[in-house]
Amino acid sequence: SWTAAPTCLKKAAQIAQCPEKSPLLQGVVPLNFESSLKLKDVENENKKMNEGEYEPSDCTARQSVAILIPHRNREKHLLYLLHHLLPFLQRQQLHYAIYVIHQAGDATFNRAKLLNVGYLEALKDFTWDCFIFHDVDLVPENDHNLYTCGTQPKHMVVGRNATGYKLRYKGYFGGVTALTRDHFLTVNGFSNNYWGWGGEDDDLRVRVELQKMTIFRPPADIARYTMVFHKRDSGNEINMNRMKLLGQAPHMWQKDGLNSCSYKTLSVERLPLYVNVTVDIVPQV
Ligand code: UD2
Ligand code: MN
Repeated sequence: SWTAAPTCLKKAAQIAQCPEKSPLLQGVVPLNFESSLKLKDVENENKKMNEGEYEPSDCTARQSVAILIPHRNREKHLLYLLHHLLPFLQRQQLHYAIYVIHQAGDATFNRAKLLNVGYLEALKDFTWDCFIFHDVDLVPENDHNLYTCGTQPKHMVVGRNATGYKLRYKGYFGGVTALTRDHFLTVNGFSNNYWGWGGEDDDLRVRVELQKMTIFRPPADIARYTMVFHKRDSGNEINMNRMKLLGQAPHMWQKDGLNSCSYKTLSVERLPLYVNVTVDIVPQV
């Protein structure tokens, strides 16, 4: 009937696509890191999020983006990131969801495998167009750094505070990257074999280059991040095997990656601001 709920009419009318450039962008927004910040505060700031997901109410987003955050024992960093990133993504008028992939147990940390799990688990919820692989401690400074995917894999952290906002080295592909669902599938995801700190980001670069894709970087004055200060975590010691693994990447990528990622999901909690996937990733022998 014509007295149907307005939402119904809105759906039927197929609300227009969001503009190519969001009118809500503000450029550089000052960051703050208040040690008193609580999850409840961030929830109250983001009432329009539901079970970790958001979409603009007045236009149809151009991309649907899953943000994947590997995590263990960095609760405060996660709060700081959510506090800044959620309004940032809303200003970009994106349809997005936040997935925190939490490594259970105290075995050596494996960032790359957690991100593979995030990709596989997120696709059970929705056919996301774009995946952002995001360190928990990196906060974007400028909302013109768009959390969307392009025709080539994108490296979003050209510079950060601790390194004078300069690219750490040529080919550096760490911190925050954006790949389409197809890009990531084409490279068979990350290697699952990097336990501890380092190398997994270079391995992904090798995979991307082997597929004749090229890495895109936004302008250096925009792709800037603040990394919350931290020491190396216990349980994430430097991986002494990383150079050897990297050398093997051209032979290994087809059999080590998304297609060989075995894990045990312990829980999936749909919290207001993020989906918390707790997973056991240690291979069972
Ligand atoms: C660099 C890269 C990072 C990764 C890493 C080597 C930048 C900005 N980042 O980060 O992408 O390639 O080197 O592996 O260059 N984590 C936890 N709990 C832990 C350990 C790690 O949650 O106990 C997660 C967390 O999301 C963290 C990320 O793993 O941001 C990378 O670890 P890191 O921050 O200790 O390493 P970092 O800063 O050298
Ligand atoms: Mn870090």
